[in-house]
Amino acid sequence: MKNKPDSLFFNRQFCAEAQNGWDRSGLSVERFGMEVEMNTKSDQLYERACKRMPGGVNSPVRSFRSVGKTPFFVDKAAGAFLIDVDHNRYLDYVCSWGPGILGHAHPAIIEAVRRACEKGLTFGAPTEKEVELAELVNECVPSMEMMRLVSSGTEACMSAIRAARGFTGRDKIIKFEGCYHGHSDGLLVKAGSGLMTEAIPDSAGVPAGYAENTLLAGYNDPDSVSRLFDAYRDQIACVIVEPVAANMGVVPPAEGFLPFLREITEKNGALLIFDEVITGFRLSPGGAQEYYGVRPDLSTFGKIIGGGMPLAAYGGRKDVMSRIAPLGPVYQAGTLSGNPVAVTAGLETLRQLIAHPEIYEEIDRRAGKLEEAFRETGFTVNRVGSLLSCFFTKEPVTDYRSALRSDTKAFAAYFAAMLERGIYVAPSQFEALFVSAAHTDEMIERTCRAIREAV
Ligand code: KE4
Repeated sequence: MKNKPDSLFFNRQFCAEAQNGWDRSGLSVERFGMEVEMNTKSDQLYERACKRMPGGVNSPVRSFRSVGKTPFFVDKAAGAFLIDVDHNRYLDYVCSWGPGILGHAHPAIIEAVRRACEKGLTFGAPTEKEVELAELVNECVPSMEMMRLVSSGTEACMSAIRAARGFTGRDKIIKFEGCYHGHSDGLLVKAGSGLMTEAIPDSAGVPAGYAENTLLAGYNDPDSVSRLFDAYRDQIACVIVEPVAANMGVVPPAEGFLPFLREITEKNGALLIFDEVITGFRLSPGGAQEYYGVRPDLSTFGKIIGGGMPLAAYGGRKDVMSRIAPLGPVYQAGTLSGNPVAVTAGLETLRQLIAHPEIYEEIDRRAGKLEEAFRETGFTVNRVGSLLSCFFTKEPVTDYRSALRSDTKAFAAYFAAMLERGIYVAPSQFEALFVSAAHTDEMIERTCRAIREAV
């Protein structure tokens, strides 16, 4: 886009420095024109971190264990780049696991958050911005008639399920193998993301009682869902699904799968919950439910809705959400729910996306170029919009079982080879690659070359 409004360009000076360093590196093993340094400061920090935090990290997928490396520690980020504490620059396709659709440290968001901080960090009382965000989410996602802002996707999914159980008076839920909805007890059953990465089929510490109420179906396997409804018809409160699975790697819904879920839940008095924590505002401002034209009863959002700050949301049908305290008997609360600084980051992010719809066409087109580069390697690629995954298998990947056929050792070698070229993709075969508005055509071209070399 010619003459894009300046606000879309990122922290120019930093990006220029990072870009320049990245360009100088070429695609040799050398890192950004500097002699390849041992990650000395990162290694020292990692050693200290491991003494105080499990695996030295605050979330398992960050540990790089599954790819046999130790993590770099980030110093700062802007646009499409991360810079670690040893001054290594990385072109970032993790985008903080999804929130970074505009790129890091977008000046308009940083400025809005700075101004919000000066007014106080938290009040534990309602603010105008929360009303504005709830109204804007409803404008983008009409099924979100009423909602609650919370602090993480886990909290959003856990609360949505409680709302469904409270509304239907039923206990059982259906989730899909390989889908991940956060780490609340009842959802850590054959979940994706870090559990697949670390090969933890079911988390320890979850009482059998919880798992009993979580029924497992196969993603893209309607018969497995029908069998569960035949067996537990009026005990099933809801079906929760990632409308595009992205925690076993990206697995799109098969033609008719989402409409089937809409129909079978309606027929059996169960609620349909779309977990749009990744797809929300990623595929379009209307999320996957707009993209596929299926209206769920409840939805959850996270990541982009918070613009990188701890903010998520759950909501949907007014008659369901009217059962939430203080209106009804389903309790859900949070000290920092709707935090004014986080809401500011989210509001500004959504406003940027709505003001610049061309972003979606651009990131989809650029992701398509990465898909082509992966496809030329002969391995399987799944892509929906700006979300994609390359699987180290030649077979189609349409569900949990076929995703598990991927060669995770080959993935680890690919991950290391990309990192050596200054390109940071998710350190797990079972995560997605995210393209942001900060990834330019030139960066995409260089990444395509790196993919061909690395794979
Ligand atoms: P959080 O509690 O991590 O904010 O959200 C949980 C969640 C819920 N639903 C979906 C579809 C999700 O993808 C997630 C979290 N995603 C993972 C990575 N795929 C977060 C990264 C991590 O666990 O560190």
